[in-house]
Amino acid sequence: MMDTVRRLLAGDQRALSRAISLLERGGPEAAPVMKAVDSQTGKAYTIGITGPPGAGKSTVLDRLTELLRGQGLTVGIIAVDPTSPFSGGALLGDRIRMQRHYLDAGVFIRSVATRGQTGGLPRIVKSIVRLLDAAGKDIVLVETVGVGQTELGIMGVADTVLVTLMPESGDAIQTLKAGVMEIADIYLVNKADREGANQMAVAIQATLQMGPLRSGWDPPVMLTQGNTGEGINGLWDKIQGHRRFLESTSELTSRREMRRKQEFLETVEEELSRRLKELVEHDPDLIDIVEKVVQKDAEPYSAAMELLDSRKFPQNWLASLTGKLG
Ligand SMILES: Nc1nc2c(ncn2[C@@H]2O[C@H](COP(=O)(O)OP(=O)(O)OP(=O)(O)O)[C@@H](O)[C@H]2O)c(=O)[nH]1
Ligand SMILES: [Mg+2]
Repeated sequence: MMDTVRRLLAGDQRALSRAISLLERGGPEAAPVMKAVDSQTGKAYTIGITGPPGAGKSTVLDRLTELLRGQGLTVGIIAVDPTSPFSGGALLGDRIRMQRHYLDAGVFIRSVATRGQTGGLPRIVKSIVRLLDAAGKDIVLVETVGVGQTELGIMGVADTVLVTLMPESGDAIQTLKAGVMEIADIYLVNKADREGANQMAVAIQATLQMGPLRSGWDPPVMLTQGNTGEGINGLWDKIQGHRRFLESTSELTSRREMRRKQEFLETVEEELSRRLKELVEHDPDLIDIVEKVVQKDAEPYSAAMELLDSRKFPQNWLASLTGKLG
């Protein structure tokens, strides 16, 4: 275990993969690793990119990675794949079009499945970002496809959030009004070679002006072309500008503090729910209550409240949930 930690801190990609797999398995096993690397985190800068399917997020990240590598910076990439709760498997294994970076030891790429979780970015992404940070990656890039809550969740991992749209995302302005606006630090209108790109950029700008004033940072709207790399240098300049802004205020610190708090609370929630599911499957008394609910001998809402509120919530269940027994 400590060998994994030592090699991870030295930047070894295999050790990094192993640590991520431990995290994915859940439970207490990953804890000593996370604890041992924590003091070595805080140096990486995290950039999130979100937006509708096919907008060019991966293509843009690929170009950005090329630019960063050219400057000698190391890069970690996390692609969050929505998976069908029914098939369970990765629906879109091909989301990341970055094959040319796979052979580069300065780039680490990992995809994470959402496993049909409703809303939110999987908590594990926050933990993986910290591992990449500890492993010495200078820049961590996180790609999420913009579907509802996942989009908002990106705020919970990224220092700078890029929202990518393309001329074809006709209803994009609607989407902006529906709440994406608060999350974007920089807008990209990608596929600038397509008709309507300029109009879209103007429309976004106009929508932003009607929205609430943001203190100190006006999200710029950038035109990019992922397939040719046009606009990527300008994008990197803006990202650095945003970073300087965050660093000049207390905002970078407060975003990161909030993220640690969230990671802690989400882990507690996730782990409790995992243990509860285990209990429901194995504890005869709980199986009995569930059966009563199913058979309409008990009503689901009140049965849940009664279970939790009454002294009948047995000590041994509490002990199982907190890991003191079984
Ligand atoms: N014409 C044009 N095509 C582009 C541009 N950028 C990306 N593409 C193409 O658009 C398609 C989708 O690009 P991706 O980078 O996979 O898009 P994505 O947003 O990552 O897609 P998902 O991960 O599936 O949501 C690919 O065929 C790209 O080659 C661009 O600037 N102009
Ligand atoms: Mg993609």
